[in-house]
Amino acid sequence: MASAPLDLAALEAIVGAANVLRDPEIIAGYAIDWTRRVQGAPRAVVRPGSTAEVSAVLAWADGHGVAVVPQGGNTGLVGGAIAGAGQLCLQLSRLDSIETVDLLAGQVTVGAGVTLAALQQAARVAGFRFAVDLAARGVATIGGMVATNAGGLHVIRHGPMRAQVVGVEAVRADGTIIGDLRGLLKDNTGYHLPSLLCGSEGTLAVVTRVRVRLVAPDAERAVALLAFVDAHDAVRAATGLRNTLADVSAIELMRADGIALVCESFGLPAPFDPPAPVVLLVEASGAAGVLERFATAVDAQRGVLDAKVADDPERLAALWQYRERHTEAIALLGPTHKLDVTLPLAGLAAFIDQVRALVSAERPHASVWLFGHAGDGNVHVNITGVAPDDVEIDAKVLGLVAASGGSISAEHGIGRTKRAFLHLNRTSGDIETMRLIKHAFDERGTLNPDVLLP
Ligand code: 2HG
Ligand code: ZN
Repeated sequence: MASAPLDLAALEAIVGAANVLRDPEIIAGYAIDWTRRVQGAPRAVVRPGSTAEVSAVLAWADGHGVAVVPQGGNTGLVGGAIAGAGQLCLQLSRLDSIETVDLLAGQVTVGAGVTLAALQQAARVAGFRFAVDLAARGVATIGGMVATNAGGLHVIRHGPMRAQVVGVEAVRADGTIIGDLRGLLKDNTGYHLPSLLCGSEGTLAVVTRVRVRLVAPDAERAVALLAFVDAHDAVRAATGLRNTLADVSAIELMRADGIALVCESFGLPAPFDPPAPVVLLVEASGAAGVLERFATAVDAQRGVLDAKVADDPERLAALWQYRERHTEAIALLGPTHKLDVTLPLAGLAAFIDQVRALVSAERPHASVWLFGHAGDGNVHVNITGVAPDDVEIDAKVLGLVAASGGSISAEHGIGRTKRAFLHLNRTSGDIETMRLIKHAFDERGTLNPDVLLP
């Protein structure tokens, strides 16, 4: 799309002068991806305060040939919310309303800019729980989580965002407002827009409000760190626990090097002495008696070398830190290649060995950090010590993933950093169909034109 000169006065008339940011120093904060691998150069950052303002901004941009990149918390890790040269960054954090929780339906409607933590808190106060959780909860926003179909820690129990969303309001590139927020669980009146918009990465429409289902809170919660000699034993125990214990709500995998890095970076005590090569963090939550049921199920697993268990909120949070602080600890090492992949569970342990061997053969000076959501086959391959633009190493790893029957994006999306690799997972027929859908929603290619589709 041609980059027309921007008449910022027109945008100021829509959102107010204070909500059109153009100072390069201020804009810089919105123009870099969390991984520091993707740097944009937006002409301006526009902060609409209502759906009507989003609609007016989009209609103006679409009519003037200006590309628009929606941005929420900017925690997506694939450069999907970074506006390029001449593009507008449409920052949605002002859409932060949380409506009264509908106690009858067990649902709530929130603005796209509401953070996950704020939604979780509103649900808690009303006696419910929001089923999706992830480490970036304080910053990640609900609109972005819909746009990327975020997964997180409890997918094995509750599914990703797509499974929580019961209604969406969104704005198409030409300004048309679509969707509904009635929250009807049964509604077969044609194409299901919430399903389509979940995971569309801001390419079809800008999500402005979302209605989500809430779940009942669990009476009890317990967490165990389980030590294993290798990933094969760990994955076997992970599936054993998932298949026998209905209370399982998270199964996370870590390796000794990642845990040591987290401990070193944040001054935490080592969880096991001597360190265990592979550690699972397993969370169980449910009706009274969780700890007893959990202990029985763990005892039945082979290969558990040692265990640390917690069931009080403080120690439970302390155990979660070993897993949740991986991203922060790795970021301290410099720009990181983030390859968020899923493998069929039967091939997960072998992949963990193979990908380490592959990276050390191809890039002997690089470090590879492996952690993730072992219960659903999702491993986060983080590579440090390679140039930010070294796409060849990404290609090798993602090639191995595809050859092993896996997905090159488990939960973060394709964004800018993986669009050249989409063909590894999708046929040309699939990609052509996606282009047709994109064209139907966004004829002129205004919305997030540099992500997802090659
Ligand atoms: C997580 O599971 C997030 O903590 C981030 O998906 C993963 O930093 C990463 O690669
Ligand atoms: Zn994750």
